[in-house]
Amino acid sequence: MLGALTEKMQGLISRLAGKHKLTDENIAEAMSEVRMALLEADVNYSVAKMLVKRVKEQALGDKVIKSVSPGQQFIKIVHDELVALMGSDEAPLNLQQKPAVIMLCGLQGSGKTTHCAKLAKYLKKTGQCKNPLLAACDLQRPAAVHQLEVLGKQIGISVFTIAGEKDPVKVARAALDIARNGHHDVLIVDTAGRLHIDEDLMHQLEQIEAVLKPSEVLFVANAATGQDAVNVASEFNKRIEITGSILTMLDGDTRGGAAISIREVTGKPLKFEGIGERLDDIQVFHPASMADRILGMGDTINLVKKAQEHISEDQAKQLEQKIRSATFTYEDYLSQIQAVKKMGSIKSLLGMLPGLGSALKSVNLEDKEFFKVEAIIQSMTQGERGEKCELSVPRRKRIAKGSGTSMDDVNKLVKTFKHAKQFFKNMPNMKTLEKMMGGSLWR
Ligand SMILES: Nc1nc2c(ncn2[C@@H]2O[C@H](COP(=O)(O)OP(=O)(O)O)[C@@H](O)[C@H]2O)c(=O)[nH]1
Ligand SMILES: [Mg+2]
Repeated sequence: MLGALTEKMQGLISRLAGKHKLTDENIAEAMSEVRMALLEADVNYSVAKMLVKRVKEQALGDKVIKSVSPGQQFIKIVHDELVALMGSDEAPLNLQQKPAVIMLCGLQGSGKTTHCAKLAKYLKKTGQCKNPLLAACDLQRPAAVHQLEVLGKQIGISVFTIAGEKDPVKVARAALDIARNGHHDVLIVDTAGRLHIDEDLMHQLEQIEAVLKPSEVLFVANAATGQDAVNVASEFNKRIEITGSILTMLDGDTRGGAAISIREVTGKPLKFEGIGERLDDIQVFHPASMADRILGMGDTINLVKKAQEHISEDQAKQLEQKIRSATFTYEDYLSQIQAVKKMGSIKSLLGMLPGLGSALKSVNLEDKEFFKVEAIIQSMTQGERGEKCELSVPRRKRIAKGSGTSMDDVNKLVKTFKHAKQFFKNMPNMKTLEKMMGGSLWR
């Protein structure tokens, strides 16, 4: 994801972490490395300069030099300053007005149309709205209206269009009327984008904005375009005042520059991030989570959120109890696999664990292997799944055949399962784990 920047920061961290003494010289050296890494990641020049200055001021203070672990203290300062730069807290949408109008704008291909649908789905799923309406005001390409209609159908949310209409301002006005009369609590408006900033487009957006008087104007920025995205955001903000941004394509190859600079340059918070092509691939932008990812500290914030979405606290407690008492069965294993499957790919989930991100790069971790296990357990009888009987050779043969796997696969699973049980039995509890990781997991 954030590839090179994270790698550089990790390199610096591992060199500094063990240091028991920091001098003016090695602080200066570390600072110049941070500065280079930021500039290479396409962070806006003055933003990088400001960040380095702030970190330096604090790092040279007595508190760091005299602390027990100055290396770690230094990293904490970098982390905290990154968080502050990106806005400290989550920035929720303003949905007070009824209907609350959200207008998405940005360059062509940045992900506007897709994020109209993602946002509608997300707001409904999280109970922030009940009856959203999407409006197709990108009339530049005929395909754009159709694209929004298709997405709306996929998520079961109505899309307002006027067939044959050429004026997006008229569509916007009519959509607002429909939203008011049809008791829609949120209206999300898709607009046209161009390849570059263009006077006609800006004028059109100004007119649409005047008609809609939106509560939120979100600039959609493709994270892969780095500083360009930030400059464009700043231009949009001058013409149609934006209320925040959505950073998209964060699942792809990005350098991180946009994430770090966009808030500072526009003065408007980053509100959401797009992390894939599926309509569920959207999450609230959390500055601490982004700082964790930049520094290669995993993403426990979003991991916990995802887990909470799919596993209830009761289920989690029950499971922990079973694991600890080693009464964890194949049946439990199966329901775990199924819960994890709903959360996303195994590799992306493991990548969210602190310290595993870079280690996973070279690992050939296939979801296919994982799902083989699912097939094997599904071919077991209830008694076998509950470990009420020994998995004898004839049983194993039958299971392999039934699941379309080999005896080797089944043997491997039985062996891994036994080891896992042993491992979990001796595993430290959450409190010890938190201590090992140097702080609370539940921020
Ligand atoms: N990988 C990835 N692809 C995305 C994301 N958001 C949108 N896309 C894809 O990017 C392409 C352009 O998106 P679209 O919404 O049509 O952009 P628009 O021109 O700004 O409306 C589409 O193929 C989307 O499926 C994202 O967060 N990650
Ligand atoms: Mg579009």
